Amino acid sequence: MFRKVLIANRGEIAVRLIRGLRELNISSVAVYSDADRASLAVRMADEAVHLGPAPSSESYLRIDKIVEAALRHGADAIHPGYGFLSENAEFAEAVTQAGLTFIGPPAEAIRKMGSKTAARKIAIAAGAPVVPGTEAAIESMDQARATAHSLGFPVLIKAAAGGGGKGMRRVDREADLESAIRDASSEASRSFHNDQVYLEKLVVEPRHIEIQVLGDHHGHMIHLGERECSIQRRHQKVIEECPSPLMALDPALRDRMGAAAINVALAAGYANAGTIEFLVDRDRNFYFLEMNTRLQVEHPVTELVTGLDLVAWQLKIAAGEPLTMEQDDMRWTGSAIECRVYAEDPENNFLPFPGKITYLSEPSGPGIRVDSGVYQGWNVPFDYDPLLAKLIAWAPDRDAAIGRLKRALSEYKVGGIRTNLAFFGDILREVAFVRGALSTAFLDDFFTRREPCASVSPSEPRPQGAVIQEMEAVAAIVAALSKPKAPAPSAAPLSKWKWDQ
Ligand code: MV4
Repeated sequence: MFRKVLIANRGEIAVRLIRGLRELNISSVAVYSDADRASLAVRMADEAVHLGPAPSSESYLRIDKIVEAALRHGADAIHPGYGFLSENAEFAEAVTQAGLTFIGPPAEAIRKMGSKTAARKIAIAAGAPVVPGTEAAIESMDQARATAHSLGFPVLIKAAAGGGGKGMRRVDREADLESAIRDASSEASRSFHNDQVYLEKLVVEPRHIEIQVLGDHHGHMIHLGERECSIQRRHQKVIEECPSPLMALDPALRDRMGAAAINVALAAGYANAGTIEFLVDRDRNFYFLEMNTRLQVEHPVTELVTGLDLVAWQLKIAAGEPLTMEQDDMRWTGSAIECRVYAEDPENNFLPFPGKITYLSEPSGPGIRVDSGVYQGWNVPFDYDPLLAKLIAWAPDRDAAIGRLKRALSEYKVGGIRTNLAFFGDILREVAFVRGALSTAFLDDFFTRREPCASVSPSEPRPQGAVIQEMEAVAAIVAALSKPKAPAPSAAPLSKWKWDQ
C-alpha cells in the first residue's frame, strides 16, 4: 500500500480523500492555489504545496507543477478527485511516466471514453443497448437528413467530443435540421475545439440512472448498483439517490443495467472506480449514454447503501490489491439521498454567491453525513465551483431518508453568504418527488409550476444577501439560546423561485 498520496484537487473532495487516506494510515499532501491558502483541505492534510495563482489554469490544471510537487514531497501516488485533471489522459500518463501511481483507470481507458462516439462504439461492441443513431460523426447534410428520416423525429444532435449538454440540439422537423446542425457544430467547436456532431433519436423525458462499477487489475469487475440522478438543473445534478425508486418497481432492471455496465467497462479495458450513465425511458428501456472515468461527486449514496468505502477501494485497487467481494456478495440496504449544497442564490437565477462564511452550523445525528469543504470564517472563493458541501441522509427506507434529510436541512445554518439549502426543502415536499416519479424534466416542471406565484406576490424590496444572512445567523443563535419554539406550521409558504428562461 502507498505511504504518501498527493491530492490533485480542492474543496470537499480533497477533504474526503484526506479522511480516506488517514483511515488507511497513508500520509496526505494537499495542493493549493492563492485562493485556497487557508482551505479546510490545507488545514487537514499532513503536508500542503502551493501551486500558483487562483485561476485553475495556473494551479489545479498544471500537470507539470503537480507531478513535480508529488516527486519533491516523496508521494507514491496521485489521486485526481473529480473535475480538474481527473479525466485527462495526458495527466494520467505524466503521473505514470514520473514513476508514480495514478489512482484511477488506465490512461487509455480515459482516452477511449473521452470521445462520445468512440464510447458509443465500445458500448455497441460490448452488446450494451445505445440510443438509435449514427455510429460516427455526420459527414454531410444529405447523410444527416437520411439518418434523421430513418430514426424519425424528434432527433437530438450531439457533439462527438461533448458532454454536459454543450453542442446539443433537439430537432422536431426536417426544415430545422440543417441550421441546428450548424449551430451545434459551431458550439461544439467553441467548447471542445472539435466541430464533429452526430445524431440520436430523442428519448422523451428520460430518467438519468448511472451504474457504479469497480474493477481490479486482475480482471475482476463488479457493479455497485445504481444512482438516480434525474434531478438536474442545466446539466448540473442537484439531488442524487441510491437506490433509484424505479428499482422497487422492477428489481431485475438493476441486474440487467449492472451486467451491461460491467460489459462496457471490460470492453474499455477499465480498472478502478467508474460510472456508466444510462437514459431510461418510460417503458424502462435503458440506453448507454457515456462513461465517467473518475470518482463522482455523488459516490457517498452508493457508499451508504452498499457499506463499501469507494475511496479505500480506489486506493487498494491502484496498489494492485484484488477485489475481495463477488457480485453475489453485494447487498443494497436502505436508501440514501444527497443534496449538493451550493453558495448560490436561488432567488436570483442560482447566481453563484461566494463570500465569507460568518456563521456555520452543520447538521449531524442519526443517518446524516456531511461531506463539507468549508468552515466558519472561510472565504468561499469566486474562482471555482461554489459547492460548499454534500448533505447525505441514509435511512432504512426512502420515506425515512426524506424525513431525515428535512430534519437535517432544518439544522443546517450558513451565515454571510446565500445558499440553495431552502430550495431542497421545496423539492422534498413535491408530490412527484415523494412518489419517486422522477425524470430529467422534473426541475423544469417544478419551476414552471411555481412561475405563477411570482406574479401573484411580487417580492418586496429586501436587504442584500450578506445582511439578510447575518440577520438569520443572529436569529439562529438567539433561537438556540432561548426556549424551544412551537414547531413550524407544516403547510410551507409557496416558493417564489421561478425558472426565468
Ligand atoms: C439525451 C437525451 C434524450 N435523448 N439523448 C444531456 C447531457 C448529455 N450527457 C446527454 N443528455 C441527454 N441525452 C437522447 N438521445 C436527454 C439528455 C438530457 C439529460 C440527460 C441526463 C441528465 C439530464 C438531462 C437533461 C436534459 C437532457
